[in-house]
Amino acid sequence: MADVKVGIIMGSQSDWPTMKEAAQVLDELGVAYEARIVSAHRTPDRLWEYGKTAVDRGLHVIIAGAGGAAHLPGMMASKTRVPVIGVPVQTKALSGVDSLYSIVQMPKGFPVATMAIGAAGAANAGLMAAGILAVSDPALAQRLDAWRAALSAAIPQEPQDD
Ligand code: RP5
Repeated sequence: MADVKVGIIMGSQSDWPTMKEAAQVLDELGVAYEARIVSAHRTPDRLWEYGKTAVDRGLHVIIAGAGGAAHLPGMMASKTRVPVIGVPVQTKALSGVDSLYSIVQMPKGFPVATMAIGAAGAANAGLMAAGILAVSDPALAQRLDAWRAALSAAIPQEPQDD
């Protein structure tokens, strides 16, 4: 099995369509990851176990997505020193502002790197995780530079009619 350094965790199966954006970016960059459903409220023991073993299992970054009362990223950050990137999942009731506020206002000492609400935030979480790993992985750094250059090159100079 590939050396898995990135964990993607989410509070529910219903978060996967959003969190898949992070997984897709990591696939494109050739970064191995694991994806798990770990709910702060519904499976608290699973959360605790995941956080307790994260360092020993070799995880370098955890991407944690949740919606509503989104306590998963913050609780994971309280349990492990592995950097946690939080993704506020867009909710129907409050459009994800509830998720964002639940994740972003961490107390001093237990940071969560909070991304934008929804799909863009999840994709950026994948890129952020890759950027963290690229600091000590020159081959990944080259792939990430190429990915970024390709995105820039795909942006037209002039707007087109539909
Ligand atoms: C949160 O509640 C999850 O992260 C999800 O975003 C939200 C709704 O979960 P489901 O009711 O769809 O399982 O814990």
